[in-house]
Amino acid sequence: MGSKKLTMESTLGEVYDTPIGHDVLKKVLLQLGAEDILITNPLVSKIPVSMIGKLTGHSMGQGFYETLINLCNSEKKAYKDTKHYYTPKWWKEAVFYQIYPRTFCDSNGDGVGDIQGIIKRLDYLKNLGVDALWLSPIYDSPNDDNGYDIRDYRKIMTEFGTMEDFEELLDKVHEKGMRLIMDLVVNHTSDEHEWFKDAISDKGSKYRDYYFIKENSDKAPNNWKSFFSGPAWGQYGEDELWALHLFSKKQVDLNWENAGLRRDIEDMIRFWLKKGVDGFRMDVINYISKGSLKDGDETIGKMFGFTGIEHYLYGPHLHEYLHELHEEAFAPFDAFSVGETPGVGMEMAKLLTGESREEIDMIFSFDHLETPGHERFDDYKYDLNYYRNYITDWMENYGNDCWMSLFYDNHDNPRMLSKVESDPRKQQAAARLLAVMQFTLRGTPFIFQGDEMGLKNYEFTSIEEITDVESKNKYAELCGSGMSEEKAFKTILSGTREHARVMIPWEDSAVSPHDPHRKVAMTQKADLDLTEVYKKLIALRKRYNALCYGEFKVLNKRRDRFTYERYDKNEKFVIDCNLSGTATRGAFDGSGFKLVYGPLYGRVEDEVLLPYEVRIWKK
Ligand code: TEU
Ligand code: CA
Repeated sequence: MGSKKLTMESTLGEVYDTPIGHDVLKKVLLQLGAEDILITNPLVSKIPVSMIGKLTGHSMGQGFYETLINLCNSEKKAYKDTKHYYTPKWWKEAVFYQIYPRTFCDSNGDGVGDIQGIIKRLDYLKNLGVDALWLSPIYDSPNDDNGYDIRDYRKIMTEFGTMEDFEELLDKVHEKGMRLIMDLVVNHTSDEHEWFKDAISDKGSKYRDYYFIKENSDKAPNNWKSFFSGPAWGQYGEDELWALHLFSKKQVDLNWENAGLRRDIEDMIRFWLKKGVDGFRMDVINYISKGSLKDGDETIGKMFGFTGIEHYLYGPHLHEYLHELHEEAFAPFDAFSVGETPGVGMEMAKLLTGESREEIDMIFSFDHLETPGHERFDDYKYDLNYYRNYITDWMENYGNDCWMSLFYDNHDNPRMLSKVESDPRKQQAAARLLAVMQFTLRGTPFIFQGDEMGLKNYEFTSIEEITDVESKNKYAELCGSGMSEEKAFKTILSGTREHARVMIPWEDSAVSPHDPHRKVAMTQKADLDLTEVYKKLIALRKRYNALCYGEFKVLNKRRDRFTYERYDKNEKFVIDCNLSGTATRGAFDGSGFKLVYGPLYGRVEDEVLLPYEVRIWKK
């Protein structure tokens, strides 16, 4: 690929050859539910950019093409692999476990999970085979977005405990040979943070420039939309000044162009690293560099749901800021970082995580969470064939300098298990299939609390049961736009983050009368056999290097089948999966192999794979 400047007359192929063009075009096709074969087709790749609209049957405004071309021109060089092997790192070998502290374990019966509750479960986690914990935010917060709205970065949320509790947790985690990473939420703070309070009340405050505060106009400075419904601008303080908030009104965006802010953030990160924290998960970290505050393109807004996103999804100083953070805060402590990067595709991911870039270690990509053409609030059945194609693409093309994260669930999504299979009789098998893939593919597995118990979505019966700010705002917006309450609630039920935020049903703890999801907690039951399967799979993965760093090769890619090899010079594994809820013929013939993980009900010699059946063979 040349360094030629792209123009409207450039071909789709030329655009696709740039890292951003590659990711954006892929994303557009995903959104439209199409295959990327469209672009790689030699005939299509010669078509000029200005024809995308025609090709996809969607009308794209002039702004769309201009934005695309500008973005592509901002980063023309794709990341090149420099190695033929993976550099060994603890975080590549580790199994992570995400804790959402509010609903993990309540030690004092007030209905809210807490730090002592986590301490209480450390043996359980160690026993499961977990090596590292990621805690969703535990900092002081008014909890408009359950801790993702931080009021004080150096204080522990009172409901969760004290700094002493936290230090005790950290010590105990380390004593057990495990590690702990925290959540770093630095795209925004709470509007109750001292910086913001000072900024909004005092014109001369040095903190005014820490945010995007606009004083003069009587209407919002631009047309950007918030991820949590409505405009991304709100009015604050006595003078009703405008400030940017990409998330809730109580989460005001920080202005990373301000060097003072960046120094303060580095300092705060070092504060925790000095305590011995092993790293951070970085909340929406790809949004920190806001380009211009110009209006967002309406077509892009419609396509991705959020007007303005092209100005900050991959902002002009993103790499610079991340490199700076790496140098000033992470590197001196050899700390680990995983960025939450919604909307980032593989080529951008390489530029963020490539070893020689010295920015961040890993990212969470989200393109596998919905099958093409669907979004989180649709009620549909997830097609695992798509997951197979997605993961194969990353395994084959992400390169030796980069390492990926493997996950299906987190606190922002309904349970994948429910999306994959809604029939309770088949869910047990489906949960095992998901686990097998998670622990035998190449990458770092992140278990979300309750995955190992086979937790599913819950049929909430009224909007009153839903506490999440995103859901509440969306419900109001849907009803406001004329949708019936019933239909609006159904929509919320499909996509609400609340599904992932109900108290974990520990066998030995009573349900607190204060738990807002008391009803749910009483009906959820942990699948303890599945927990045993997790233990077995994690132990297997840890025992064999081939399952971690080994090569990956697909053997069977027929519809509903995923058979792949993981191997190195010592061992070879074949993982044979039935991705569907129906039995299928043509199981891998394991002659010469030994079965190390077997069928749930069937017999090994069967050439029939039962619904979602998986077999792991070892040579
Ligand atoms: O999430 C960012 C994000 O873009 C989404 O996952 C978001 O929850 C939703 O899909 C927007 O439509 C992170 C956190 O994980 C989430 O819990 C926070 O609410 C959000 O940032 C703001 O801090
Ligand atoms: Ca508690």
